[in-house]
Amino acid sequence: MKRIFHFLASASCATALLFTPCADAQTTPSAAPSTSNNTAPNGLTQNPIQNIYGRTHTSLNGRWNYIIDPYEMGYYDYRHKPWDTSSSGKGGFYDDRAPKDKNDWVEYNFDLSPNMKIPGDWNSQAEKLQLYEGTIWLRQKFNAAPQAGKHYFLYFGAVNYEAHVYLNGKKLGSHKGGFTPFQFDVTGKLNNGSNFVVVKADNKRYQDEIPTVNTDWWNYGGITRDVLLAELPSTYIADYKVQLAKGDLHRIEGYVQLAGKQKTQKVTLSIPEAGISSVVTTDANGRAAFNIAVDEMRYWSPEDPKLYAVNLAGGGDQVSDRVGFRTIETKGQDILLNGKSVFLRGISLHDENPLIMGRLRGQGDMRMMLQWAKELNCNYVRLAHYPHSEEMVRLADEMGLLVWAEVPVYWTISWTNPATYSNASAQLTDMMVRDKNRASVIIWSIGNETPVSAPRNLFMSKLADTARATDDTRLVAAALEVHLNGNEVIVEDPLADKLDLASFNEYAGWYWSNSREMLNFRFNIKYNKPVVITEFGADALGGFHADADTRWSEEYQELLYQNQFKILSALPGLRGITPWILVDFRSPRRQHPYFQDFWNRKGLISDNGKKKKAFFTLKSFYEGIQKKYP
Ligand code: GCB
Repeated sequence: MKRIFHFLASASCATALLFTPCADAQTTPSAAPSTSNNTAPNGLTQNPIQNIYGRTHTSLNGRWNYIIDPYEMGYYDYRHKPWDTSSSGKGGFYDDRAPKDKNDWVEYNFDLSPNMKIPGDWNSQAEKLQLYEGTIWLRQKFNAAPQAGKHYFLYFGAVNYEAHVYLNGKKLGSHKGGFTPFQFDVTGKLNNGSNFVVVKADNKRYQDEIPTVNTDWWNYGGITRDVLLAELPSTYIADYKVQLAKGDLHRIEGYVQLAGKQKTQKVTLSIPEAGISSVVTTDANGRAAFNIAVDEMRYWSPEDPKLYAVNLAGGGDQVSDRVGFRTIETKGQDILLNGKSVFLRGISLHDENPLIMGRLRGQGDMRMMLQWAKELNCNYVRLAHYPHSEEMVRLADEMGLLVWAEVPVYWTISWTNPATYSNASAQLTDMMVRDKNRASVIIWSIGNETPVSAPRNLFMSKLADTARATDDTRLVAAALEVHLNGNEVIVEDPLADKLDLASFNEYAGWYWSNSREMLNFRFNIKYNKPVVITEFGADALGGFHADADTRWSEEYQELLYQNQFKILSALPGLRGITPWILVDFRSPRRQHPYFQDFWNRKGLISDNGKKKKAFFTLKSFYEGIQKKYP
């Protein structure tokens, strides 16, 4: 079954539904960071457009035909040379050939192949793909009516892990990294009428990649987020940042970046509800900075997640966004949100639906997860261990949940490989570029449980410097490891000097000690920084009841949480926790046939959506905290 998409440049969707992809088109503003959208060697434009959902776009989501290609015969010839580097550039599956006549030799056929829903991981869409790691080709057909003078971008919200993209049989380029958006400039490359796009998606794991071979989550492959064709005017707003200046409740700082034909233009930034209207003139590179004094505003907070309509207009383009304004800083061991000390009542979560296998599918799934966090009485979520979707972060803005955002620099990365570093750094900055206007995001995390060594320290320090140089208005952190010395739990890591938080994972009572003896442990934290515990937890099979000494029982998990709170009460600098984890999640590492069966059972909610006992332990702990930090 195939579906044809029509490019309806005149139709528009309500701008208020900024993160609901419209069936057809939507009009709004502009895009990307420091420079214009030049094309890089891999064919990508430098930065994806800021606020893609706020632009005129056509969705290419829907059912895509696919071919499973474990030997990659659609990519390599029999001498293992890529077809797309041959002199004609032809020969691969991206040609989407049909036999010309009965005599013609063609060994594939998209039209006769099955289809799957895009966006959507492939593992959850066919039984034989559940554990598949390799290449799959996906094809979509669509109609377009490109207009002279306009810019067109083919935008992918995320493809896991490596994508090669072809439009009408010609290669556009490639991208690595499974959780960040990328786009190709297809101006002048679209047919008036029918077009086809072919994506080679490959989720094989390699030691030198980010993440590396070893993780504790399901390696969902494919086009997991939206595919959109954006239409922009000849001069367009490529990027913008509109946020309060670091630690200043009375100044909005930011910039606008134009791209396209006439880069020097007047651009108006208006926030009508705050009585703000400011005009700047962009320089020859299309850039202008904002620095606007503001009176009292309704500052964004979990209790009052106020979002203002922010409009930018100039050079024939315009874009609207919904932006919250808040400051975030640390002072000694305090975390200050809008100048006031907060405790981060958090929970960790993966981008996965426990009820129906697969990554979260749209706003309904995302609301389910964040609503569970709200029920726990959370004001904060750790979106582990990789960038979650833009919709998720926008929803956190709307629902009033602070966010720890992270890149998959996880465990044992190839610390000395410069290409690995560039990849990690690109994933970090791509996430920051995408989410820099989201008030909910207060922490950029550069990684999780990376073991101390000289090459690792260098790699991670550089990442921390990059994060800080890219955005000085948020905190920079990492989930560090602890070390045990007798009953002492020591937090000491050379990387900590570069970070704003003393943040670490500790598995007292599970990976070391047990749910009772854990009470003998004491923390020795070497830093005068806010202490944020990024993980603790225990596996419990939902519905399995026993005494509190029996591993895998709900009672064991419950006691571990109770005792955890006892140990934590001796930590004066404690300013936040994100226990591991909101719901059970799938992981190929989890082998126990009865208790696990490919599930990590540390969820407070089981795979059938039922709350375990520890859910209520954490909820009531948070009720107490809320009284201390109203
Ligand atoms: C960790 C990891 C997390 C795992 C968890 C566990 O330390 O950061 O990704 O899933 O422990 O359950 O072991």
